[in-house]
Amino acid sequence: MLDRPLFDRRHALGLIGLGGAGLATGAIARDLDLGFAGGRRSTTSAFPGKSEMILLRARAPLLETPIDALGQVFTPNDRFFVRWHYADIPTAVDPASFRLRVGGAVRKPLAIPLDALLRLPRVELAAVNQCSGNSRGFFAPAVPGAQWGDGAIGNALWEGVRLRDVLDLAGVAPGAVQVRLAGLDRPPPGAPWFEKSLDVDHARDGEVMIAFRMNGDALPMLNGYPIRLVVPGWYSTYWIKALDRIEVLTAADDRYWMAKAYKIPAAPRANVAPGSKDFPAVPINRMNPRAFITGLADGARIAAGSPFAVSGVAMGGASGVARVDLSMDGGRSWRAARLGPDQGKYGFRAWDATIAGLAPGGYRLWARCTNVVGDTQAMDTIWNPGGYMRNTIPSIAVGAA
Ligand SMILES: Nc1nc2c(c(=O)[nH]1)N[C@H]1C(S)=C(S)[C@@H](COP(=O)(O)O)O[C@H]1N2
Ligand SMILES: [Mo]
Repeated sequence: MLDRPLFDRRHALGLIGLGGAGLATGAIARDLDLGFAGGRRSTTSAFPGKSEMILLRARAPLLETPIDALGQVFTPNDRFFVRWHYADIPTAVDPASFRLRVGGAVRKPLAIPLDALLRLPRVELAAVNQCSGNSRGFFAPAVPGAQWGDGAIGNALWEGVRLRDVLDLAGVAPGAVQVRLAGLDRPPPGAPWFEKSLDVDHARDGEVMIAFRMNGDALPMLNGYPIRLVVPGWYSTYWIKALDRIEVLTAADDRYWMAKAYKIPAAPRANVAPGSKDFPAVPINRMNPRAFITGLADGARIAAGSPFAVSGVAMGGASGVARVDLSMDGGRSWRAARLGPDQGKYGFRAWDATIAGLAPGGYRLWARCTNVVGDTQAMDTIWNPGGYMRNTIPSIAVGAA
């Protein structure tokens, strides 16, 4: 049965106004400074299905989550960041006529209606969706691309069906190497479709999911209604939104978005000397660990001599969070923060700590995440020309008076 509340007219009509001019003129709620040169931004609530978001670009939309909205373990759908490459994005989808096509090297090409998709076994998983270029604005020297602060990230509880089960319905042919995925957004004339590919074994690992629900609701139009790919532990460039076609390939995908774009240096931490262009490169893949300080603002003033609370969220990347440690002496010494409940290795984990009262003065507080395989964060910054994979240990200034 088609799940009525999930695919109703409300969602399908939500974006009708998006093509018009004057999009960015909605109620501006705040002016924010993201903390890097050129990082002054305004927030907007003018986008369908979204409340206050930081506006980077109206068309194709780039909307960032304000850091103070990242403190909840599950990022609310109406605060979840938005990133599209091309301006021609789906503004309405008719759930009755929508089909997910599966073709290429398969026994039986399919065009699956949503109600048939929903009859497959359901799976549920918490996972962080993070843009490869999250925090790119902090790169020095600066690199081209969306100048995100730290908010091109969110965690959601995703519900859907396994990509494996969909592939098995069609029957992956012998000799298959990769699975290419694409959605309803269209490139301008002459530009390549936004398509990404996963190795067949990855696509069939039982974790990669076609999600139709996000935090218990239908996906917002801007986050890929009616269905999107979820690739747990991997950067969200692979998380194809408004997914409408899957093609099984017998050779590695050599089209633009796999062969040319989203490549990282094949060097530790994807780090090369600033300005480097010629280095061995590989497609971006698994995420690294990160902690975010969300419960105390940069530059916060606290009462001298009184204990104070600090909190945030952390992610392990491709494996779970093992620990979050705090330092107030530039990384010479660390003490463990308390961890909140473990809601799955790919999701956010809450952390918090109470810091003993400070003598009057200026301080800095660092927060570092280490994951269960021992990957951690470093104080020094990395650089690569794509502005990818930044996970420098974050810090905030704290003043005691
Ligand atoms: N169809 C489609 N899917 C897409 C993209 C896109 O441009 N088109 N961008 C990808 C990138 S680079 C990111 S960061 C995520 C953003 O997901 P979100 O907008 O739901 O936060 O979508 C991914 N999936
Ligand atoms: Mo991205």
